[in-house]
Amino acid sequence: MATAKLDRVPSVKERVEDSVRAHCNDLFSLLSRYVKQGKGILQPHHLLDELDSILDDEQSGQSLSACPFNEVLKSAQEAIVLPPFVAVAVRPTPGVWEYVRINVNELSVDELTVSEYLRFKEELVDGLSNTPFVLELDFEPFNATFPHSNQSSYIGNGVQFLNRHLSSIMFRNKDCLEPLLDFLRTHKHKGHTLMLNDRIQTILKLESALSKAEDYLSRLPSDTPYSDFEYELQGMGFERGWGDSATTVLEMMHLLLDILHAPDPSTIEAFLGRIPIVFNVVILSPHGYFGQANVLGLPDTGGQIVYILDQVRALENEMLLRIQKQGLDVTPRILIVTRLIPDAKGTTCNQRLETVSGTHHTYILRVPFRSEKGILHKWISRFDVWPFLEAFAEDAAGEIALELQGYPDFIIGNYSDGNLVASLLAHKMGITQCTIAHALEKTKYPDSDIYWKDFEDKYQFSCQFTADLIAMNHADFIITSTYQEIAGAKNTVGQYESYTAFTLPGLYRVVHGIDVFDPKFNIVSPGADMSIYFPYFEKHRRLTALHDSIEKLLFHTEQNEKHVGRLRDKSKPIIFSMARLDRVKNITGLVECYGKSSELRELANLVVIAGNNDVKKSKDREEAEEIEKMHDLIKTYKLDGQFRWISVQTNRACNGELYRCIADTKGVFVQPALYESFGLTVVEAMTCGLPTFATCQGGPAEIIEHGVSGFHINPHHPDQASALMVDFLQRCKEDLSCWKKISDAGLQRIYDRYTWKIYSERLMTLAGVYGFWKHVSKLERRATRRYGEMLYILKFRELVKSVPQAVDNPC
Ligand code: UDP
Ligand code: LCN
Repeated sequence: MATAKLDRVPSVKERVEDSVRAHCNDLFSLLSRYVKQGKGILQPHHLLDELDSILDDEQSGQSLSACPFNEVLKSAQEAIVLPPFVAVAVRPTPGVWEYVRINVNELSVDELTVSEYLRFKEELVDGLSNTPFVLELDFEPFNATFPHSNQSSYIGNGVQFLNRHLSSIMFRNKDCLEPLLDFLRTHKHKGHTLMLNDRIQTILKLESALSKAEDYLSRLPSDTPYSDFEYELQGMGFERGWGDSATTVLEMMHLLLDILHAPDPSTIEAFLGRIPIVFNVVILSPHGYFGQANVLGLPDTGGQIVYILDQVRALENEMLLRIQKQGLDVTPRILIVTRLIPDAKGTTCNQRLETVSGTHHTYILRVPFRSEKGILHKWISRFDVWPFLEAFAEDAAGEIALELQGYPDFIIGNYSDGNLVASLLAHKMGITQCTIAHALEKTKYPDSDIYWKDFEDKYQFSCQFTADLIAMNHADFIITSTYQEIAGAKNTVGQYESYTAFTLPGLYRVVHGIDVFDPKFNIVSPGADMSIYFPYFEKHRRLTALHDSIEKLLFHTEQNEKHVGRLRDKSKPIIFSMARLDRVKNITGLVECYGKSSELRELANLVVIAGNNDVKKSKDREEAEEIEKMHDLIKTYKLDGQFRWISVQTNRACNGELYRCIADTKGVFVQPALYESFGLTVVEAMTCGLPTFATCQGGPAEIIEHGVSGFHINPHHPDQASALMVDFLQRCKEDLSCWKKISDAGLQRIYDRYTWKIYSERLMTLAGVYGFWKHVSKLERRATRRYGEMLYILKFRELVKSVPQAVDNPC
């Protein structure tokens, strides 16, 4: 019988060499076009544009279209041209990279290691250098003994992989159950033993005690409260933490018995997720303004604040529920630790402690930034905070210990500054650490690594990227809102993936910064607060008292600092958008796209909420440019009568009702950003039942399934975007069921994936699994942490010295 031959996938080098052999002349002419562009970096579209123009040529086109080099170019992420060489970074699938260099004169091909590729790239900045002594950062060796998968289905699903790994080692080797026993025996809260006491010393003893307890409990009425049998269980070796009734305790014991006899991943996850581990949580978000009112729209203050405030409400509820089910009488505490800003500009950011509304045990704890010059009174940009963070971490540690009367069990960092401080605190306190990036700046600013010196004055990226590397490697687990945040998509590099290999010439070269296959990555997406954002058709919940003011906001003819532009025909559906007036949010792009389309203007009005309309009031250069551009667009396209520009709206309840009022007009929401990391407004609009068109650049592409639960638009192709909107609005005009279909499917998508309930259940389970994992794998992670500590002391602290330290202006 013939056996199937297993073909090895040829390497990129082999494919390029095959291409050279078969299509020597055509390849030479293509590569010469790249070389002709001179020394520099070519982006994928540059590479493909040249390829396309050759393919258009009849003769070479035919020959090259069948050439393997064609495919190589399609998965190339960049090429470095240093004549006569062209080096190409190829990414066949997310997280997998290969590098080749072609000498165009000789048509010879070399495969490069990541280190060689980066060294070659550095020549763009430093010229040819012979020094072998460049600091190379390599986190890979520390992870060599760590469980690891290279299956892309596990990217962002780390906990699933970890549970599989744990169950298979426990299954194969009963000795691997010892750490679990040890964990349960040593587990305490504020000095009180939980789970197991000294009566249970071995696995055998545990098994027999569980069987005895099972026998005893199954004879009790299922709702017998824990206190009725606490004494008996204690005698068998069990302490509090198993459940609040005979049924819940039995369930938990069955899970453990299953693990002891035949461990499987879902049982391990269920069991570890139910162990009472998390009672006190600290959430870090140092840069201000962090407040509950009047802060949205202030510089650097957007979705991250909304996210954290919604997160803590959901988390508190989940913690209360779990603690009750665990049969414990413990009051949880959550502290959001942020910067205290004495010059608070009418916000509460100068208060040390503030209760979070809608919670009973959650507070904002504010700690000022200080230096040897004293306390900093004014707000400073998130790009300038680095010199203050070490002292902030030190002071915050003291304040946290004071508030909690001890250390927290779990710490969550937010954004680069919060994640660095969380790492310092987790290191000091030995607690489980989770990081949330919200948005990593590196991918937002093309070539901000290789040309970092050009960005330094304004952005201090050398500090930020170093802090990111330290934090992502220190964290026990990382949560992201989408897959693309970790590993991008077929043709785009993920935000974390961009930290795998990069170089900051003159500082250091990163050959293995992070691995997107690391099981620490988990996708846990946020939702929208469903007490504020709920569907337009839930009539009894609608805030009708706000309808008059919303009507005025949309239609009052007065032109003032709150709104400019009028809507002549009130009967038309409204195309709505809301965002900060940053360039990347591309609100002006949407206005221009609308202005240019007579069909769209005929079908619908446009309303945007963004920034303010008085350029004199803006302190931000980027925002000022956008304000001027918006006024120009209104004039150029004579938008008055069809377009309304409303200034920033900070009342969320009112915004929720506004989304619903837009749905009443059978309108749509548009999120046109040039790049959006996640996009809370997309989820808010969909939760209100508003059909949504959102950018395909970033997170929204994952939230929406194109044509099913909304639509993707490409901000770089505004004509196609307006055609898509015209088509939809036209179809809805003829048949309203088209609108309802997308609205309903959008809502279903939200209920299935984007709710704070799903989020908080997942996060608490992850805290349990990774907390246990931390206990089991102390030694391995310690090595990474010691390396990170060195990077912090030898590099980060030195870099911080070059950041100008902000001072208050003299009065
Ligand atoms: N937002 C608001 N008023 C505004 C603009 C935005 O309340 O004038 C809110 C919006 O509802 C959302 C958040 O600010 O909750 C923006 O989050 P998103 O993730 O969309 O963007 P980010 O500002 O974080 O980049
Ligand atoms: C930061 C961003 O840029 C947004 O895309 C997110 O929605 C927000 O944070 C919340 O995570």
